Amino acid sequence: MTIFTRRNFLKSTVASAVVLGGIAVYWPRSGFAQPKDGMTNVLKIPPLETGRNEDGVQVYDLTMQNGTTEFFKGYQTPTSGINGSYLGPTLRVRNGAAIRFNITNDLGEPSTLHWHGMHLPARMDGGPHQVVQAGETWSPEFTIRQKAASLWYHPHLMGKTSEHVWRGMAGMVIVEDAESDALPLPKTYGVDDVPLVLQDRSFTRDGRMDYNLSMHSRMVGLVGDIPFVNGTYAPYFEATTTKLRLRILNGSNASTYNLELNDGQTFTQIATDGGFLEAPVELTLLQLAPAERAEIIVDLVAGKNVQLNNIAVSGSGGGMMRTNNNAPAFPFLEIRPAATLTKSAELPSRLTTMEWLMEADAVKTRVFNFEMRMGMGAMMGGDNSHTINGKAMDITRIDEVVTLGDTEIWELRNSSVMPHPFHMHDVQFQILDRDARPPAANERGRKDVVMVNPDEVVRIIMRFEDYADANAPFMYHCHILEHEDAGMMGQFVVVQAT
Ligand SMILES: [Cu+2]
Repeated sequence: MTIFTRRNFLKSTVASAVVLGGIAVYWPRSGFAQPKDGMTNVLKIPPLETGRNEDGVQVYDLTMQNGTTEFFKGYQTPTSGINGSYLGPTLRVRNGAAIRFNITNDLGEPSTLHWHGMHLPARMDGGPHQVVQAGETWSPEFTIRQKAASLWYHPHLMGKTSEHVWRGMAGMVIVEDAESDALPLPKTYGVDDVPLVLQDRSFTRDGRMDYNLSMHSRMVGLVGDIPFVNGTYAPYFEATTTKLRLRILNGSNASTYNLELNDGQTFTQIATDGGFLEAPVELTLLQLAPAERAEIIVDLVAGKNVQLNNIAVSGSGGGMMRTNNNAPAFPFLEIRPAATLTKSAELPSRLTTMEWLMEADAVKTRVFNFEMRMGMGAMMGGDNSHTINGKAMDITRIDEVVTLGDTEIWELRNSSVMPHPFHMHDVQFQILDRDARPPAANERGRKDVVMVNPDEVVRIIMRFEDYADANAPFMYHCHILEHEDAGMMGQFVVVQAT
């Protein structure tokens, strides 16, 4: 393909050498492509799926399937999606509702669908233990028990999560409740309340998705050179209101995005992973690690285009690992407000009330140390080179046993040279501190992913409620999917108090 202009942004000689080794077969994944002709494609909006009521249960039919997607004119790229060829519908659910997902696997190979950020019984979680075999249908059923939030879903098969997500399987979940109903926020889906699944992918010369786990990508994660929003390349969105609510998901395999609006324009974050912040937070820069979400409000002026960009920042991590966290600047989305706009309601000054967990209530502190083996053997093999507390993931081993009802502190320590976005299933946690400093204002909320930078100690606090099952574990892991697949994952069970 010749529709992109490319530049090599690599600074590190070590990284260059590794990437150059791959050029013979694959394009270098060394920098993001800049759209040559500007933002020319209408932003795709994933269909909204609200389910159907069957005897009081809200039922959603989801089919994992293969297909082709025309990302670039004239190129049919083989992809996978849910109820479509790439990505899946946005599922809208309500707190308190009994729901059932009928998940049919038409992929021709096993996979899973995991409900990221959802509080649910472990057997319904869609993790590595809930494999849906080719041709089969799996129907998890549970009651939504959490506040309004933007969650998501994606495959979570042992050793295959990276590949299945890369091919396109992911979608958003919007949880609504009485609180979100009552807030005067933009809430017309696809009009002033818009999901943005941010991803990057790379392609071979004939337009196929390039899933090539080089030594480099096994170590630092798989980073593409083409940015996408909702599977749209170089997209624009035509806005019709003075306020636009964007539900942003970093759906990449391994890239951290640093988002800003052009001209340093401010925007307002109203929600983090697990729902509303107590009060809106004004920002000019938003960092989103893989799997993190943020809801932001952008103020628009009639006829004045606004661009959502990823910018290069000097983050932590050094040497060859910097490439992962410091992608060069590129535009994700152009917002084009109409000549006349419908006036949106003013933002409320208060959004929700947090129930803050108290350090004094924690009955236990567990320490998790993230490590990467840098030896040549680890780079060649990849497997088991990424560990937590010196152990690579073993699906037959339970690493931690937690008692139902307990409040705990998990101390996350990063002894490696690159950042790891930590994610745990079952609960929404709160960040106590980073290196003994309080978290930023936009991290003071319900979280299920937290970035842990090299040499940093992040303490999080959580309470384990509602669901105990000694025989069904939940996962905790790094959400750089290549790290997860290479062993940076563990299992915990929640048991009844004796
Ligand atoms: Cu990691």
